[in-house]
Amino acid sequence: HTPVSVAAIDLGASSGRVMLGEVGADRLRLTAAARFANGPVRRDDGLHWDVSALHRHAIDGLRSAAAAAPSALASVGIDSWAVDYGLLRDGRLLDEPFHYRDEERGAVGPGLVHAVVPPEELYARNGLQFLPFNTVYQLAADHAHPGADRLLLVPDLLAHWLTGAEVAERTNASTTGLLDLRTGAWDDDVLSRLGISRSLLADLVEPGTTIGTLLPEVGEAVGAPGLPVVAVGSHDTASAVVGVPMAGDEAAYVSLGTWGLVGLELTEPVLTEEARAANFTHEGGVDGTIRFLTNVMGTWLLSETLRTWGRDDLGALLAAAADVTGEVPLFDVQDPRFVPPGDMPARIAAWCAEHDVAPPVDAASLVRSVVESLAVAYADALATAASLTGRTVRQVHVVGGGSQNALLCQALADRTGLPVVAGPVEATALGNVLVQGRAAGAISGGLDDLRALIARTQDLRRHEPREVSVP
Ligand code: LFR
Repeated sequence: HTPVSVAAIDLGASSGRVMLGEVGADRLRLTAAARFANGPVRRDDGLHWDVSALHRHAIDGLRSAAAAAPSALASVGIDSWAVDYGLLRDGRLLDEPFHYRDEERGAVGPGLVHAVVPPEELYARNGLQFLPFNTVYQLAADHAHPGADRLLLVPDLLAHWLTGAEVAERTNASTTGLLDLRTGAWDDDVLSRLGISRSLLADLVEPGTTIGTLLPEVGEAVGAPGLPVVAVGSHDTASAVVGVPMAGDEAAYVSLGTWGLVGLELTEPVLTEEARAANFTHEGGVDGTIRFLTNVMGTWLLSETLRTWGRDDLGALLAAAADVTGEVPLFDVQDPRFVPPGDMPARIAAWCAEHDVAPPVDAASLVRSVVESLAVAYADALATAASLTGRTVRQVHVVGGGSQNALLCQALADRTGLPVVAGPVEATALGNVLVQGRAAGAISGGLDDLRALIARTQDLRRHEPREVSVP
């Protein structure tokens, strides 16, 4: 077990990074090789991602990581947000992928699919919560590209550009709606009923397997010829959950980035009508685990609010929000009006007006209102997860960028009455690095062992619930 250096390309919906990771039996260190912004790009035909820019940032970051590594990189792993994909023909991308927050596609796709496969049946087959942008719905809305012969989810598309290989990494494939939860294979029956050619989808690979090695020109460009690209939990949430330093089945997590992904890790599905009605999903995790969670609004509400205000001082706003003593409105963060990009303060004010609630009076109270409303939604989702599974939750882990929001973590502790362990901030990159480290033989064991290494090496902060009365 000699420590190794690996690179993690981690693309979030709001920001991306390339991390240099060092991993060994008692060693787990991350250094940022590159950080860059990401977000929706509006075009005439809707919201897109600028994947070409992400590709360039990934290459630049990889070059920096390779140069900074204390020993030659053992591998690189890629993860990103889920569901979105590029369509290719003869190995070439036809168009920049659509963004899952595109409203029009989201309004069209579900009806087309449900007319053929009813939602109850879909849930029984794929176990996914209903999100109008699940790949299966987006594909139905995609009449534009009849010429496509291959679909690659975003991390698989990056891996294709780096290696030439075309694969479908399993954890992310589980978010398409086209994977059969019962067999673990692409659902041929649903595919044929929806008129989707099976050959559009690539062969599934498991986290930990080698996808390929860098194409000669890429290897030369980054100064790491022949570098293996290893599949990790390529769905960012799969990697984030690897990075949750939890132990035992009384721990729950909130993976808090653009979204707040709230739930539990299971080994057996809970495919009940109650789970479907509560919109709890069964996404595929690393090592065959199940991410039983629901998508709740995340830091998107805050980042879009700051964007609207033309501000970038979240820290100062949160400090001011912490000092707010008066009542702030609690609004429904799950209202669909908050999904598309736009003026969140105006939408919150409109929600309050429609519900006869006094709106926030200033910036600080608006931010406090968002924080408290998010905490309420997470506390509710945690209670639902516990009741759907019959589990008792005694500790909540908050990981991801949002774990730095101490006001929110404390509000969650207060509203759940449970201790909240905040961190690591870079849980996703750590989960990515750990799966590579294990594949390289630098560490061994199951998820428990990987998580114990995180708990031993990373900064975590504990928020005890306070005896306060909350509305
Ligand atoms: C989080 C995430 C969620 C997924 C959403 C859309 O970044 O991957 O898990 O539901 O983005 O892809």
